[in-house]
Amino acid sequence: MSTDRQRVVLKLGGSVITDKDTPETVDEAALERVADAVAASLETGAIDLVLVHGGGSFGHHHASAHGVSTTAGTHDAAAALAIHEAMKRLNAAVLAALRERDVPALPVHPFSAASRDADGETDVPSAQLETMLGEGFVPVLHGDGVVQAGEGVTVLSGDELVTTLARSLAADRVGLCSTVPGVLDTAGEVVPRIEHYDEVASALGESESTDVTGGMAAKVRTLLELEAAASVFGPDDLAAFLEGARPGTTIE
Ligand code: IP8
Repeated sequence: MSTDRQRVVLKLGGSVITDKDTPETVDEAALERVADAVAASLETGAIDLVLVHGGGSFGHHHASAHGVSTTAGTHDAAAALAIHEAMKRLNAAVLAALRERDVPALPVHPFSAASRDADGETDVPSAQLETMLGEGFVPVLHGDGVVQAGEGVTVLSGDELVTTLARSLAADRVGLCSTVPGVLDTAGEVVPRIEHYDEVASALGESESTDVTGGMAAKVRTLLELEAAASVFGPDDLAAFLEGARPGTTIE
């Protein structure tokens, strides 16, 4: 495989591909548009793609119902399984849309492989992902439960997966496809570039829907920690991002 292929880690926000306010509802039209853009981008053969999707109305409602967050865990296996199974249902829907377009997508369920220590450091093994990429597949991961020392099972957000994988897989580019066209300032305009969290702290509020992992503020913080440049953009800009453009907000 040519070495000039770009390695891209892309998160599809849960709010983009689900109706976030109706439990376990896929936004079929949105998912189809996303899958179309992904399929088209792979035809050029210019990128190695790792996909991560968020929880939307699948994971978050279950996590919230059981009082589970990224820091507060459960030792109730049934509760942990309810979160995980919901995320697997959403993952299956994403896989199906991609497979319909002949994207060589394969599921990777973080709950089965990842772990978190008592300090909150998360280990997501990357050897399987490297091998998948080397064999031409598109791994599709998702926010999930994760077993954590001292807490039982907590939530592993898609955003944390993105930052972890961007490092371990040495991604060239990171994308967060969100429901908004970028990080917005207080006037509702897209902030083209963020280098320090303080620049946007006052403009960032909490997500209105049930979201146990926080809204845009948490995303900006985690993306700022990366070496790779990250882009936050809306679904309309997904194709442009995958073609190499930097739509929305660039965070680096
Ligand atoms: O939507 C959280 O992933 P996110 C997934 O990326 C669960 O924050 C299980 C709530």
